[in-house]
Amino acid sequence: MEWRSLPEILDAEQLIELALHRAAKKRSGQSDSAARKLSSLADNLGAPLGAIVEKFPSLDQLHPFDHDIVNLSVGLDELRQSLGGIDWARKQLQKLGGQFSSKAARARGERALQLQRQGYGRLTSVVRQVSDRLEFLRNARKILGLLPAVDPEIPLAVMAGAPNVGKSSLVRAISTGRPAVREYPFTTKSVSLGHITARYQKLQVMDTPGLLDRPDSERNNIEKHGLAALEHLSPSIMFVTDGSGTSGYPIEGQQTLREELRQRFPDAHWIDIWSKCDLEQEKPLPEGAIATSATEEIGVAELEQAVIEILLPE
Ligand SMILES: Nc1nc2c(ncn2[C@@H]2O[C@H](COP(=O)(O)OP(=O)(O)OP(=O)(O)O)[C@@H](O)[C@H]2O)c(=O)[nH]1
Ligand SMILES: [Mg+2]
Repeated sequence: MEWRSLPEILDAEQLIELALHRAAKKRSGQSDSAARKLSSLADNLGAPLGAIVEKFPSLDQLHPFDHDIVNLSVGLDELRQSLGGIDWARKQLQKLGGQFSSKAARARGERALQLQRQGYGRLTSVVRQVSDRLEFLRNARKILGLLPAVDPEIPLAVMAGAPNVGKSSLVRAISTGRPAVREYPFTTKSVSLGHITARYQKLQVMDTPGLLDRPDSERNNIEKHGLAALEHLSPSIMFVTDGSGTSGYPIEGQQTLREELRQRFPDAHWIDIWSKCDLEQEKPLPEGAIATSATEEIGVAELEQAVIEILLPE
């Protein structure tokens, strides 16, 4: 089961309403109708809960990258606790459903109806007891559904650099990725993903939010842990330096950031990009770097070729 596309989860009241509706379809008036309704209600409440537990990712089997990402996005402890709560409710429903329906099967008339009412009360209250857990999982499902579908098994190149240097524009230029390009800094809130197809193989290109030149201790948690998660994928790195001065970040600071990333990813294949080459440059192009302009489509094909060569060596 792909954990980014989990089926919809009903909230406690919706689940109860649906199960009551189904149980009501069991014919009344027969000698065993209370027992049948009780067991139908327990089944119809328990089955969707069982499906939730089954379909959520098996947390211990996640790829280390996915593990970190799920933890960062929804919190693994709370996810575990919520799934545990739902599983408890499923077992509880099974047990109570069995008890009440077998008692009701032996009872007649008013006594059977009384047991049915009692059983309905107990069963629905089990589901209401885990309504917060269900709410958490409904929300987690939505969050997981919005995450970029990074496949840990497919080669990956990451576009990194300071804010506003033109990373997203380049990801758009070389891949199918359509990250937002905005006119102001700090725009790329989340990671987005594009693909390049070369020699019948799919390659991944990831856009990332701009990083600031600052010590790791001052990074916010998402940024810090996002970088740590990335390490599991051994990505190739395209480092973008804006030599035009229009990003608002001095070249020296961008170079410090570059050094920091080189140390963090010492084994990564590395491409240096000098962006916005259509504008006047504050420094000459360093040796080995690729000069690009996303707006004028300069160096874009060369960059794409360089990415293909490092991700898919012949
Ligand atoms: N002149 C010129 N401007 C560019 C070029 N590439 C990007 N820009 C402009 O630079 C600004 C930032 O571009 P983005 O691609 O959003 O930069 P980014 O690095 O993704 O920014 P963050 O995600 O905020 O870190 C936008 O106003 C772009 O229009 C280029 O090649 N030439
Ligand atoms: Mg961006």
